[in-house]
Amino acid sequence: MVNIDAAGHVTGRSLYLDDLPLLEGTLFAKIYDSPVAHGTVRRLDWSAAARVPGVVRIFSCKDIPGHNNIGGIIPDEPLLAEDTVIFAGQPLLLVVAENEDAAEAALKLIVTEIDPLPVITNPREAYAQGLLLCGSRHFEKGSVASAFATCAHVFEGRAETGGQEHLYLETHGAYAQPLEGDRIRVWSSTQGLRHVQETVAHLLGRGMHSVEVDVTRLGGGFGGKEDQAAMWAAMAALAVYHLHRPVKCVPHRMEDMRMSGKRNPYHCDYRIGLDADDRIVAFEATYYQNGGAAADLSPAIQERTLFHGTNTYGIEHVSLTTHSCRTNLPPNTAFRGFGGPQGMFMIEAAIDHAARALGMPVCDLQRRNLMTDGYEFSYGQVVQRCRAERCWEEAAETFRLETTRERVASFNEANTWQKKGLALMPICFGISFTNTMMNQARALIHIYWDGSVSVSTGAVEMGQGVNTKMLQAAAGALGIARNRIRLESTNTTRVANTSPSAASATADLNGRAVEEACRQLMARLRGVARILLGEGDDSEISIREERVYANGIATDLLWEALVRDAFMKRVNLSAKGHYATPEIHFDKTKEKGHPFAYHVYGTAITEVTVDCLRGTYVVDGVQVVHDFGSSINPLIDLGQCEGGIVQGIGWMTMEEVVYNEQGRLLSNALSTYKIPDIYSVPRTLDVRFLAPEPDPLAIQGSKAVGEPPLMYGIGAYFALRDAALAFNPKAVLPYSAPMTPEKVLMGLYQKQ
Ligand code: LUZ
Ligand code: MOS
Repeated sequence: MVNIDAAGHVTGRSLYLDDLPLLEGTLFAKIYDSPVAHGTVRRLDWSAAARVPGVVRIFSCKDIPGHNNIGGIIPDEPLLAEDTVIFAGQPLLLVVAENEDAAEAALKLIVTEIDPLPVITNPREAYAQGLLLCGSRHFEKGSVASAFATCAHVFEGRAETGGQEHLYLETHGAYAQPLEGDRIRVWSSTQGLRHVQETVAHLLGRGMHSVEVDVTRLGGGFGGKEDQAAMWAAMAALAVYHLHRPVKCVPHRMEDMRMSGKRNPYHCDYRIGLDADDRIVAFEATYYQNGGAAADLSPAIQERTLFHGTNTYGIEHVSLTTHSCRTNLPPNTAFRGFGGPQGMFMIEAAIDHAARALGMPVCDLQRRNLMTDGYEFSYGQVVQRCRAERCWEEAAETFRLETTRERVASFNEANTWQKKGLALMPICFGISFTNTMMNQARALIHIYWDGSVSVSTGAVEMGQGVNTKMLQAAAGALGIARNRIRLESTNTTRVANTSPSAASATADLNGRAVEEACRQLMARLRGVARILLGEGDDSEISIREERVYANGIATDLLWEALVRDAFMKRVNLSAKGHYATPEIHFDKTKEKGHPFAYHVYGTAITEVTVDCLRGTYVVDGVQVVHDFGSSINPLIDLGQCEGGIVQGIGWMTMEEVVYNEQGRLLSNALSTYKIPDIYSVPRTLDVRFLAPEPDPLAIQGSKAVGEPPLMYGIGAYFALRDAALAFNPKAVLPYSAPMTPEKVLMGLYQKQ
């Protein structure tokens, strides 16, 4: 089935927040943010700014009637700074004007004097000073201390990954409207309606029932709008509270990049131990997460780093520790993979290190250590229906890995200034929010008495095609044509207490809630059909293709007539479905449990060519066997997979978030921050579906697909390293991502 948004997107008719027609009297809000990363605010003078024609009012933290906080997990982040600023880009004032030009002119006239305090941007330095955002976490299995003592080989080192700018095509934004009484409606570009609703309500000192949040769709989120959308909504709502007029708060790209957090950079110390048969016996890692200046989602992100610290490998002795470090950067946040990719990069670095030190092909060491059914993760979950070896073997066979290895070797023998590199990247990603409570969803379905159907869920459409999947789920469960069904906007008055659309789990959770609502409706409609047909048993009555079947035989009763008769008989044609993932649990006091409904597997083979004079490179190809389960929509899932791979390659190769020592973002625009474009995507991208094996806890057996493919991009880093070492085996290439052309070039020619 084609994505239901496809026609709207290509004709420009799809509505985003900024396309909403302006309400009469709308005002525009602009944020004045801190120019320095850490300091005490001595003077903040907006008297000249307030006199700019068109400026209506300028708000400071003193104008907040309720709780000055936008933090989710920990309430540690003010909406508007009070006497200290903790990162450059932190909001200090909100300027509200009749138009954007007036607001922007006013920003330039605001005067601040801030006494500087020491700025920390490096997580190791923060850790050394005891600056943590929350408690550290520790996962342990077996006994690494005694295991290392028996290992034939032990290697230790350091690795680090950089940040990543979300660069959703649509920036953040919110548009708030005063309603009757003390109610406010907010249109928000958010993945997480509940957090927006709660933040706005508590900021204004009201209950959540005073705030309605509505989301039509997003132009991308990637995690950046999971929690951080609340800030923009709270700004708009604060102005509405005081001015009783509609207020729109949408940043320009550079403001968005400067004020919002990104993927958490990580530093890591690792130790890996092997026995004489090249089995990884022990793995130990300490992760220093760069959390930025406030907790945001970092406490949950560090948890997922631990869950994925051993990637797809079966290791008996494991000890993993995370520290969430407080630095003076904008609070870092969720980004596709949510700490998982960072953890997976670290163990891949350790394996690369060990294999090269032992003079063996890296992929042989990886293959030798893939986990199998019955393996117990460090967090206690036992692996079931493992597809790690199958994906690897199928990739090796389908794409003729041996031939590729030989071809790459002979290319490298024949060429001096160009070298090829090859890397395999197996993945294993846990599906479910790691916070068990969040694994629930609801859906509201109305059958109108003309037979048309309206579906509301907690799912946010952000380009990932979730609405198409919801429609497929409803059409399948009701047995009616898809064009009878309409997906509504996501709205807190129809579906309450939503978990964010995140963790790759949105279709699983909301789809199951849709199915549950449909089940209730079908039971009622079958009861009506039984009476109309005079048949014995409800359960023998079904609807397929809009026709009612009794005992498998088509009757002349059609959907529309059945619905109308049901209504005449005063049967309830609306239903609310609720779903909570069964079987999952996790005990944080023991750091053990069964947190994931299932895991997603796959293997990627990445080939690159490096120009060893210039340091430039191309990704020749990425070939993947991916475990989609039994895909409900192969076109959408393939798109997710391809997009994820390219985004992962960007993170690992060219995307470099740079702050200077004063904590100012230097990569603050598209001229200084490069993401993959059409010229830098892999020349070939070949994704094959592992033979369908439905998973019982996935929506119709179709496995979650949003995040896992991003981690194939890690293969590009190691392939580039492989190529560079083929040119100069002594090249100095620390395990430090991204592998930019600069780093390749400097590494190739550095003297040991
Ligand atoms: N968000 C979240 C996530 O709040 N919890 C998670 O476990 C998660 N995992 C992936 C992406 N976003
Ligand atoms: Mo996410 S990183 O699934 O918002």
